[in-house]
Amino acid sequence: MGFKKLIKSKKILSLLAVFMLTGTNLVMAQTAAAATPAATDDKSVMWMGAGYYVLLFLLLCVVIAIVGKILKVYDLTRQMQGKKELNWNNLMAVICLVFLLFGLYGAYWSFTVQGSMTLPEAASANGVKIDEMFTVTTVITMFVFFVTQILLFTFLFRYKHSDKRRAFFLPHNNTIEKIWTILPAMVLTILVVFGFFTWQEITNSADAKGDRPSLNIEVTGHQFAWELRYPGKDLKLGAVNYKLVTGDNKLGIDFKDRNSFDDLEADTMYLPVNRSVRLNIRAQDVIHSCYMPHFRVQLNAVPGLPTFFKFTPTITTADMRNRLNNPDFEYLLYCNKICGGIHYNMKKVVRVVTEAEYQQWIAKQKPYLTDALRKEWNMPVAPAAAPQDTTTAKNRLALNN
Ligand SMILES: [Cu+2]
Repeated sequence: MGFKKLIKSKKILSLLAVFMLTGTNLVMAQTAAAATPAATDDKSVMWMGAGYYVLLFLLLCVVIAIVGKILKVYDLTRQMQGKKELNWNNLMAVICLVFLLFGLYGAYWSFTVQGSMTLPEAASANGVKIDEMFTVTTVITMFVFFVTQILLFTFLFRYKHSDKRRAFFLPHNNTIEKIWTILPAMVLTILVVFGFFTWQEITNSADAKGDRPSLNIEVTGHQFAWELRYPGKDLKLGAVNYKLVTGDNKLGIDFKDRNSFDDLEADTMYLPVNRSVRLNIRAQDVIHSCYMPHFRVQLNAVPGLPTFFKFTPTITTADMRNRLNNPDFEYLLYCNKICGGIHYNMKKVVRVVTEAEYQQWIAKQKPYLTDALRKEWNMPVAPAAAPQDTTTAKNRLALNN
């Protein structure tokens, strides 16, 4: 009777396995077929891919369950024949060891495969520091990870249950408690203090002075673009008030503030190399995120909450092109917050140049204060209002022609 039942259950299980295998084959075939016209329907390929892995996982669970059941049946038949029953403790101990080996290989695999997807070389002074912190943190946590995992699973294997010995009873040990509390606390304190000083440098409000003063740039995010504003020769950006936004005054610049008279707008972000830059970040509608991966700069752009990030670019675009052997390389400013349907469009080219190239470029930029704005603000259209910047006045005349 029992044997017949066994055959019956085996039949059902093998039928199930065949069904699952055919299912996966079908999905695989469909994935391959769908992959060829990839350009037409990317989403269906993506979901087919995800569905395939979910199915593969379920199949793995079923296979493990089947192997477990077969072992159980094998154990029962041995018992019925009066033989020694299976040692489940030994089996579990071996499985733990196998799991450890697979896990360690998985960790190694993700380091070699995903490790190559890390950020490219840091092109700013603060970026080098952030990378150092990242490396130190990774080395410490990986050391702890490997030591604890190896100890955990080898202990499970080495000290599996045995009828021949009794377990050692260890209810409490103050020395061990002290070690595993104080040691991590010390390591974490060192990491946090490291991070605190680096962050303080980035958000330090005192600007560099002297012959190379800090450069103030304003970047404003809106759905779906970044707007750039550079100061004129006074190196000061004029005040902003969102209530002043109009068709001509899209950033809402307050022209009661004289500092705004010589402000410039730009399409590309030019940065002079080795000069401290203070990036003033604003948003006009939803939360965006100002992200420049090469400079390790990332800060949210929040409406009503101006923030800033300070950094010093250290490698010019030309240098980076040489290093990467890629003549088309550009630094980029992205939006790193999914802020709406055309979020992917929020990208701006950033060019790091020498001080001389920067001065040449800035002299050619358009003033923000156009004649239309002068009319709006009842200001004289003649450039008399901004006598400190003759270059922009010349450009304005050239533009009017
Ligand atoms: Cu955005």
